[in-house]
Amino acid sequence: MFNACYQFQLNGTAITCELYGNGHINETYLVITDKGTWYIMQKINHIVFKDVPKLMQNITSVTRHLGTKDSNPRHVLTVVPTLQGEDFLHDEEGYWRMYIFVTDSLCLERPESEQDFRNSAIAFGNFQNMLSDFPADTLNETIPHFHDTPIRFQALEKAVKEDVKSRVKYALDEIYFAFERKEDCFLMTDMHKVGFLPLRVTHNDTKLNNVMLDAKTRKPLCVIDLDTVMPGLVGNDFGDSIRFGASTAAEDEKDLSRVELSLPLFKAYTEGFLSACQENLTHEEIKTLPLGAKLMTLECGIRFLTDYIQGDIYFRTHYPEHNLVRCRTQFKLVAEMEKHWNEMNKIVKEVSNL
Ligand code: ADP
Ligand code: GN1
Ligand code: MG
Repeated sequence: MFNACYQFQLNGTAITCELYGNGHINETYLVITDKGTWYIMQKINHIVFKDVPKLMQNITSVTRHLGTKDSNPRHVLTVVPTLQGEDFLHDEEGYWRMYIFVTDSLCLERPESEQDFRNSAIAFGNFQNMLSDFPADTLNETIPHFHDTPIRFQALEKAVKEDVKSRVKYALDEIYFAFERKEDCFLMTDMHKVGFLPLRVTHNDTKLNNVMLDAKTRKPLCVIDLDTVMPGLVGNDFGDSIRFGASTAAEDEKDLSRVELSLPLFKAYTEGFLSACQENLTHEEIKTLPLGAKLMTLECGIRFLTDYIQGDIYFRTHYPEHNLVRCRTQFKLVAEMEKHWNEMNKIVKEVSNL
């Protein structure tokens, strides 16, 4: 991959290029040059993102739009061009892109305090606001039906029926858990279909580790991982953050007794998010935020389960049951949300003053 580094317009010559970060999709490298400048280089997952030129077109147009509102490269992800002036490189190994490294920043796998999580919510809420005047119809759909929960459910049904890796027998409880909630999968998409929930330009992958905080002040700096910026429902962005960051344990914790929904973290995120973007949201969108949290968690569990049954073809895994373990934490969280349903709704009602 060193060869790829040399094809970009860097400040100096790359002297290190090492695997970096915890993303499940792309291969990420930290590149440092002899002049001490840091970059992030990524080998784009071409199986997941089938049309790389269109994907990069989205990223450059979104970052250009964000750049007109805030030109600080620590606040907006900045693409580094190739020597030929292109946004990405295509060589015999695959597709590569380079970003300026967001310096003096933190990227957290877990919030270390309620304030960290509130700050990440402000980052995603502001992101939502800054893209509210972006022409949504110019965006390419980088992964069709990405958060179409009924379609994700159908994919699970198909995987179970085909059982290509004979793994269904190891996941019966999880399959049962998902099948019992089939009707839930339709709730948000149906509300959208009847015009109750609008489409907006959303991030669609709002994990805590997709936002950078300032290392000193811990204030929000920059939203990253823009591969899935597409039209979507705001409840999904809120929900995906809750599923990942308001859990008391990691996404792949094996001891389920450690996986709970933290209501203080849920409240902190709600406060941060609504303080940044409530004025642009409809009452219905705000009221359905808890549902967004439950459905994004259910959907993510369904996706991990489907991938486990199909033999781990989508998410990067580190051992054979990794996706099943991830699915279990998600379903435990869904059960937690069902248990705390009234409290979650009360928090959203109180914070939003509706
Ligand atoms: P994936 O799609 O695989 O999740 P990401 O774009 O989220 O890939 O990158 C993986 C990790 O690399 C992030 O979680 C973060 O730690 C780090 N990273 C990505 N872009 C930057 C950047 N511009 N500056 C600093 N760190 C970054
Ligand atoms: C993937 O790329 P990353 O690691 O930020 C996935 C998300 C899942 C998440 C689960 C493009 O996110 O949809 O919610 O893993 N991204 C894609 O951790 O599928
Ligand atoms: Mg990521």
